[in-house]
Amino acid sequence: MKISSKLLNVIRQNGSFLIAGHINPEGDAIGSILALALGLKKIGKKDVYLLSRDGVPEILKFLPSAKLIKNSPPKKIYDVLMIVDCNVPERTGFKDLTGKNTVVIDHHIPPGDSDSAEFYRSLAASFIDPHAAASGVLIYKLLTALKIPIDKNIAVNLYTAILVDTGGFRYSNTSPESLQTACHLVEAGARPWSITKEIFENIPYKSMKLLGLSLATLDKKDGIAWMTTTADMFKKTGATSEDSEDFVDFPRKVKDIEAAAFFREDGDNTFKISLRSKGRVNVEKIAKSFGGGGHFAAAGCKVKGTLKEVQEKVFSAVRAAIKNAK
Ligand SMILES: [Mn+2]
Repeated sequence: MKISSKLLNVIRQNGSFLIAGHINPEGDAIGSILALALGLKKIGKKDVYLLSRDGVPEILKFLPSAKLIKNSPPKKIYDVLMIVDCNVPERTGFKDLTGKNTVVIDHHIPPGDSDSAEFYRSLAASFIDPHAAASGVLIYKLLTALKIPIDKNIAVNLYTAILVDTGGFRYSNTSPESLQTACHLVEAGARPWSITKEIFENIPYKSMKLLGLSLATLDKKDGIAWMTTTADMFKKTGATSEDSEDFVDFPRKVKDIEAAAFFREDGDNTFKISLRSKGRVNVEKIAKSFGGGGHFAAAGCKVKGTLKEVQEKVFSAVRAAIKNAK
């Protein structure tokens, strides 16, 4: 997908930039906003403010210039507000965030409701490509279009962004484009094993203990495999919800299933549910029916009730989806 000259001009013609990622950020959000900021600084844009409401997760603190990221919005109005790896101001955690010009750079499908239609009309420019594996791919294209040289620090941030969103170059979004971009980033100085160690071989001990307790709940029925982490398990291990971030990957690895679910007790009779598809079932639709969202193969939602009630609701929705996929 081509970058509009509008977007390039908005960047070239302005001096100050507020760059915001989304709440509960992962490698793509953090790596993309950092790479964008480092790139803009290279072409003389000194006034760049990086915003992530939930800061930088522990595991991403190795990223070059991660310390630049702030978790509260600036006082002044910036020339350009850049919303990255999400597509509405609400997702940044600050719904009143503004700039003299607003730009969206994202790889999620934009919402179709009327409220966001107005927001989209107000945009100075956008670069939205739902086919891109990661926002990191889009930032790479943008920096290249602006003729900004990709140095090692930018490369490490962007490689991490793509590595995380493709699950280590394994998910179905691992395309020629994402691999080619990664190739350029390795040439520019990103070292795959050193980044892989930080991202995938760096599990805190308490998180591994939490995984042990949670894995004991693994179960399988009707083409669904699932696993649960209770509030009690968090208490026993001293781990937090951040430690269970990718637990859904474990039921997903089970042979002969169509979908995987991970139930995380959030207290107050509420469960956070992560859903994964093995390729045929659209879990985004299921998550949406519970007020959540995501992608075809990875989605999430929150459901109130006891564990048993919540699981029954979710399983019957997944069973129906499996049946319809046949
Ligand atoms: Mn992303």
